[in-house]
Amino acid sequence: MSVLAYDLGAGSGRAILGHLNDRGIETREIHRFKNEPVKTGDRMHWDILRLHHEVLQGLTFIKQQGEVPESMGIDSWGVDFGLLGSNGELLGNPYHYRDTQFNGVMDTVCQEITAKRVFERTGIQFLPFNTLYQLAALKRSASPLLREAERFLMIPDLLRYFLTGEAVNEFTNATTTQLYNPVLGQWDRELLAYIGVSEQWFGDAVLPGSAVGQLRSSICHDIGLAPIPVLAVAEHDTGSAVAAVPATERSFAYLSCGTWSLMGTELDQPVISAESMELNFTNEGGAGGTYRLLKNIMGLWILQECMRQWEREGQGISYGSLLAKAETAPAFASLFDPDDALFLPSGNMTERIRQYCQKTGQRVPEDQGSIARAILESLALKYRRVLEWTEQLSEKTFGGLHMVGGGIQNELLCQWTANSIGKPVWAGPAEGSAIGNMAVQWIASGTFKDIWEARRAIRDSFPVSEYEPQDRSAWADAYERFLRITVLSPGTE
Ligand code: LRH
Repeated sequence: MSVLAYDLGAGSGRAILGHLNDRGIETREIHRFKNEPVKTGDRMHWDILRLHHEVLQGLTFIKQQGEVPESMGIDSWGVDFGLLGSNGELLGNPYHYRDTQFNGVMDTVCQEITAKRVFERTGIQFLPFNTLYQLAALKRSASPLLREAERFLMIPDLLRYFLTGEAVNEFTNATTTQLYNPVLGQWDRELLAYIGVSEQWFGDAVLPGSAVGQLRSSICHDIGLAPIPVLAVAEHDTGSAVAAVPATERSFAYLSCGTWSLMGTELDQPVISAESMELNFTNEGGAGGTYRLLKNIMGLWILQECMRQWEREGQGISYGSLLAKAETAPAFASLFDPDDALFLPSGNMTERIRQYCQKTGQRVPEDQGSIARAILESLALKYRRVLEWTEQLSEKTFGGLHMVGGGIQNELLCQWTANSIGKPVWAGPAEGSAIGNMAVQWIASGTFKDIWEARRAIRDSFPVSEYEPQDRSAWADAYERFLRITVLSPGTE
């Protein structure tokens, strides 16, 4: 039986059809599209109507190809949202989580109600763009949006609403807001009251796999499709990606590698402790009653921003050529903490990397290869640090690291990650989020018994590349230097 998965990342989206037969899972890309944020004045928005249009385009291609999926689901990046007014229409264009209007609000909120209280109630890591701080910022600036709002929907909830007319909040994405209390299993009233938004805006969060409507008749009519049931999947893309990790062992470490790098392990319960708060780990809700104890790492965003900058400056370079240059650039010449707040907003990344290296008394990388090398080595070194913390917090030792997501196409990064952590890396599948999205649909239909049966099928259907650690002593020396340098740098952890 086939199912349709839409997976929207911060840079691009795709519609992928999954088919399950005797040979296992087969996937076919139906549509791929850009997701380009739009700046108006000082504000940064998602082009949500364009995204809805692309979702409809995907359905048109489904029709043209004569496919009849039995269900469909949408996942996307977390934390961002839209608000509906009294007439059920979207108020304004959703903001992008990197919009600078949210700067500084986290610190104020955490002083006022204390970080401890926020963490105890949600178990979610402190990231300045969490929905909690976005809403608090809008409240503080007396945004007219909040005066008119009657309903709150996360991005996949909203796109699903456009398709079905049903406004429903989904659990995994709800947990990314830092407004959802996993212990009580509901939106946190105290936090909502503190930021001054009505609890009426929020519906009970439904679990991945729930049926939440079907394509509106007007859409079916326009495209010429029979109604397709729309399911809530693990609508947070990281939740879908981790559902697709082809692990055989119950306790495993993963790295979902894309614009962001999300590293951690899967547990049955959130770990809400002084130590997890101290290390700023998160406990995001996942598929099948799981929680992800993980940490955000800035990820390939830094490299992507450099590439966009070079493109603007007329020095565009292909990914392949850049990685070839990185490979031959001097090793470990310029190391930095990718999670320094400096690298969060969009803008002149190459300059910021140079600034960081200057401040920490290192070689300042000038050419494209040296900059790319600095980024990839620094990421690989940060992965080691976060993996060690994951082991410490979960009181487990991992035999290797599963990497999923588009970032695994960067073989240099996979190899350097193995070198840095001193353990094997198992890379695959690249379309982790879309495949995890499908897996939840197949669990909902009873095709798979549970997430473990789905993982077994994923493991048997998609290639996994293994990277063995190399150059151990050079990487161990670099790690010692990395730790010294990142302690020196301002604004880290
Ligand atoms: C990755 C991701 C991550 C969030 C960020 C906003 O795509 O969903 O889990 O922290 O985007």
